[in-house]
Amino acid sequence: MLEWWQERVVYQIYPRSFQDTNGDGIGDLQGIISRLDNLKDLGVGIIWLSPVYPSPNVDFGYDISDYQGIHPELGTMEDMDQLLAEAKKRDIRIVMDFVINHTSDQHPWFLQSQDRNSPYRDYYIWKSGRGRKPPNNWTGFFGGGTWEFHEQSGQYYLHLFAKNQPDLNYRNPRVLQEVKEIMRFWLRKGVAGFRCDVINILYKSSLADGRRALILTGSEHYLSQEGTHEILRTLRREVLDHYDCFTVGETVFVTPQTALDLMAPERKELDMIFSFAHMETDQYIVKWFKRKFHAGRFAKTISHWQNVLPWNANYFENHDQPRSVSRFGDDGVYWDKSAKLLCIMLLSLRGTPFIYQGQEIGMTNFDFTSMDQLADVESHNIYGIAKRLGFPPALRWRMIKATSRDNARTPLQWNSGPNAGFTTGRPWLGVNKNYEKINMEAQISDPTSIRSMYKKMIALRQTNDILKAGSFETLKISKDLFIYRRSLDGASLVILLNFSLTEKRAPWEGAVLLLSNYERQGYDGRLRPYEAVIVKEA
Ligand code: TEU
Ligand code: CA
Repeated sequence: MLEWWQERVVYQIYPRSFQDTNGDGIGDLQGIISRLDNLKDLGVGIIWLSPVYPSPNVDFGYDISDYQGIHPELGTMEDMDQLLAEAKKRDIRIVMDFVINHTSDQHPWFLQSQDRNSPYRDYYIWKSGRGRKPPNNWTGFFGGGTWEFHEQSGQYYLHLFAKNQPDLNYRNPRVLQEVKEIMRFWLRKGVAGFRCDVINILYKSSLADGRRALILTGSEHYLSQEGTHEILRTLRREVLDHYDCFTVGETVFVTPQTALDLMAPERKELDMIFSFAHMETDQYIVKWFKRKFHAGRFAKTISHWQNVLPWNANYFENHDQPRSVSRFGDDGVYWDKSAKLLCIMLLSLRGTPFIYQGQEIGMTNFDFTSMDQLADVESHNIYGIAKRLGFPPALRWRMIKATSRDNARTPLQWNSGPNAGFTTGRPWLGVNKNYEKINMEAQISDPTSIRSMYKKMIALRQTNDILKAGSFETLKISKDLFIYRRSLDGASLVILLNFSLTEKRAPWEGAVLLLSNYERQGYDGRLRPYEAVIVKEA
């Protein structure tokens, strides 16, 4: 028997770029409310809201200055209550983004902690330096160091992300107390769970130097430590188990074993986790050193995770990743077919499917031409480090352009009108120039559109227990082909994917065509360029 969060499809909204309704160029909660019927029509069962709390926006909401408020530029708490109510009317559940590894440096806790005698001092990780040097050699997620010196109190504080995102200190039991209250506040409002931001790095077992590494020196002291498991079990036992809700952890650098340690049902910690392995098959060590996409490597990694976890949170893009059709498909001649192939794949894997806003209409990476078009702190940090390291301008620009998180954060393209119908004002981030061709309105009523394929696949998944609950079995992986079987109670479906620009032979005995992203009668054993086919096995 599946849980309701295993039955439903999740749609991630990055509110800032979803729909503006007051002309300030920034998406807002009323904009989301105005589009709920569109999401209902698509078949969405759960919305994951990227942070909507007050934030100085150094990391656009992932630096929170008030966990029980709504950012004024996004709306009011009344708007949030209205969103919850309107979503409930449509049987859509809302999941909040839960960023508790760090706060904003403008959070009152941090402001007070700057006084060495404040009771909030040890809400954070303050430490004296070693002479004029930071307390240890750790390096951060956005490149660079992880300690910021605070003149007034003469100590450093730890920040694994931007210096405006000081890490909370989970050795202090009061911090966990505060987190429980924040969770209860939102659960009492009727939220249906949490997407837990970098949740497997909360507890730092030691502040000793780390083994020198190309990235994240020091991570052995905080990745998936026992202290973090204890925190997750406590939150589950004392808070979450008292509500009808679920959690999905964003868990960086997990292996199958450390993932199971976080989400195996008997662990009673998280319900699901996002792994990153498949999103690292087109890079060399770090995402800024791009590696040519290879469908076989991608398929092999996905197959591996489908088999090692009892349940998966499947995704191909989000607010941190480039657009999947540009990355794993083809945003040229086979834009339409490859976007539909990725749709059929995502919705036929075993696990809960996560769709990111704009993915359902095949939105592509933005054609950035210079750094001043980018707003992402990560992109600017990395660009600055590459410059200091002497990388020539063309190389450092190439590193950023294809991988910047802003590729996924350009305004949603609703129609072919000004600013793609996202705002009547000046959009906070550039609108992709292809909005006249790629937009919601052009696809809503076109039965052959990418959005119609998402709607069809979501509906198929809802009515097909094999796709929802069936087992996963890899049948064939090659440079361009990925074929797998889903089975349940003796019935089975085979999904055949051709990730190439050329036709491929893939004969299948006794196959009865269920669906393809091409017009076809029956299955003839040949897959056209970027063709995806689902067949029933007799
Ligand atoms: O992301 C965690 C994280 O590690 C990302 O920076 C990711 O590794 C990288 O950007 C993708 O290549 C979470 C949030 O999703 C991200 O938006 C925040 O910036 C980050 O945590 C800090 O809260
Ligand atoms: Ca607005």
